[in-house]
Amino acid sequence: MLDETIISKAIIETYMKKLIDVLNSDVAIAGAGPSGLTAGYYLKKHNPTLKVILFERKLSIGGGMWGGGMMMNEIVVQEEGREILDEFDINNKKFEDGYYTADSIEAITTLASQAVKTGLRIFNTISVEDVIIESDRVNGVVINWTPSVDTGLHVDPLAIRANFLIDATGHPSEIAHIIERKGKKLLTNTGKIIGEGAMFADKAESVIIENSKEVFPNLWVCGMAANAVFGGPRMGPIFGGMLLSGKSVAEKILQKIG
Ligand code: 48H
Repeated sequence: MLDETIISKAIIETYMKKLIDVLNSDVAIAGAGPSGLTAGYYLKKHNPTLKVILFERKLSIGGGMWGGGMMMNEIVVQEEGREILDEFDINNKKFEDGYYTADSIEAITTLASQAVKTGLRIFNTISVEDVIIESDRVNGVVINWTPSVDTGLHVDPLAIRANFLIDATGHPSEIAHIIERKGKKLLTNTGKIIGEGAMFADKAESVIIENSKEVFPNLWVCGMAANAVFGGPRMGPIFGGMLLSGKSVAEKILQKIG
């Protein structure tokens, strides 16, 4: 005979253990779109001893990749992006020289599955609403349940320490905005968020790698947030840059960790 209270206890105890285990982490990632998931995967793949956590505001991970282009659930990647799809064993087809397509559902589910299997801890329905700043460096994240944030309940958050934080929140580049709102100077040309440019796929996909970098001490950006912060253009539904940007920020942080 199944006991409902044992089911409840199993969930509460196991979840709390998971959360307590990440209170002091090496890297925290905000946002489980394609770039955040890829960053988490490569961090854990190359250094399995790192404690890497990812907080996703929504119930589902995947960000803007589910919908492909205008809800047609296919994504396009270029040659370099295809190499990453191959690494994840995501089926892709050549459309024309230099253009490959993949099913966006397969892409996200496979990416997430492989990232989780490396040991990346993903917590969904949790929003990063603030950061810990000590000695003018980011030292962690301030988190809250998304339903509390969305309904405006006056509920104080909890905090998690992390040596590195990655803003993978997409177009809104939310974490960089949080820092800017505190009057802090960012590591851009102007010291402020520059904002994303109009669509220019070719340029967007090349500058995003350079833009995937530290934007404030210990805060790094990847994916669409990287172009939004450093003034790169948008690229539409070509996703190679998101995957490459996640990989690039992971490699740069791994280099810094040494
Ligand atoms: C926790 C948060 C918070 C928060 C947001 O938008 P995404 O898919 O981001 P990327 O950069 O990996 O991919 C961008 C791509 O989807 C895209 O939009 C492209 C290529 N656009 C080109 C164009 O021209 O339009 O995912 C971001 C994720 C989402 O799941 C959010 O829910 C989540 O971050 N998120 N999670 N705390 N404060 N803010």
